[in-house]
Amino acid sequence: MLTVYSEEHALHAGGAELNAGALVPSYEVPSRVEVILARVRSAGLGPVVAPEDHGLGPVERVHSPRFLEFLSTAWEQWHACGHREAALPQIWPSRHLRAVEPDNIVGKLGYYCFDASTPLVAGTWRAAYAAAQVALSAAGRLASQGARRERAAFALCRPPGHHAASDLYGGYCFLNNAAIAAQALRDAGAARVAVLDVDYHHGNGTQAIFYDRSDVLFLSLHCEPRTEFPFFLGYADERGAGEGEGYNVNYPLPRGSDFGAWSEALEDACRRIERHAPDALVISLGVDTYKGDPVGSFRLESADFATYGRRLAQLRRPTVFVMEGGYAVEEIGINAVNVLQGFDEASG
Ligand code: Q9C
Ligand code: ZN
Repeated sequence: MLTVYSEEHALHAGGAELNAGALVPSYEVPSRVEVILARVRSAGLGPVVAPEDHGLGPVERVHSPRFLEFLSTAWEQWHACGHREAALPQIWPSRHLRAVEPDNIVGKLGYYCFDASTPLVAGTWRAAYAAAQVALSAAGRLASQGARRERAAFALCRPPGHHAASDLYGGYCFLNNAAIAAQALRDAGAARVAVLDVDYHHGNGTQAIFYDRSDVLFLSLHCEPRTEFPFFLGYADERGAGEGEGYNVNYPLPRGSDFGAWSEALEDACRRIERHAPDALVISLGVDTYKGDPVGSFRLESADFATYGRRLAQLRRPTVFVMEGGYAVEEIGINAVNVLQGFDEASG
């Protein structure tokens, strides 16, 4: 399988997040993708290529102009106030307040960011932009004609994307790489696309982006939001709206779920995808479902990742894997690449 990778991800680093009342170093660190890249190479998964620059056009198909204007200038605004630490919000337009966009950068951070675990630093915009280009380039290889056309491709990107909505960031995510890839596939001629999110957390951003649409089916397997981040979206009764009714499918699973429960939900999701008959499939690939993950609670073993990779291949669709979460850094390479190797094996 082809891997697309950009070293610009490393520009997003050095931030802290609010955890149990204290600021702690970010879990979402540059070494995550370096470990995966090393495993891609040692396992002989396939070639590794740099992304092409598709510009902001395909990013603007998913994110609002004001949001992109904010993200690309937020560090300058923060820095101009004399701040040197990573930017984090500390107040939000919660119930009984007004969702206006203030002028002050502290107010703007609360307006555009939904949590206190997503530090924004000097290099964040460039890294997030590069991540979106990695996803677009991987998707482009599925859509392209002739010898460059791939059956599947791996977008090895960070920062991740699935918690980011059209004008909202958070959950370590700034631009929704998977949604940008899915929309690009639609724009390249795919009539129907499915996005399957296997990260431990609900893909609230992707759900919000496609909620009222029937052309992009969204399915997410994740820990029950009653008990887990992002808490305020990802329930089973969220089934899509208007045209999109029936095209949003959530599989909330109890804390501590093992591969037995998880793969039953996956089986149902695969059947639902088959009914949609998508021209392309986007997998939001988070491996924070691993038993040793410091952020998650699920119990998947490393071998389980290869097992479900094989199941995904049986869907027989052009597939782009977009890297999302996974914080057990030592095992993240084995777990992520196991999915891709399982997929390649069963693709025959
Ligand atoms: N401080 C992704 O997996 N809360 N994002 C962490 C520990 C934020 C996860 C709690 C979790 C975000 C892409
Ligand atoms: Zn996650």
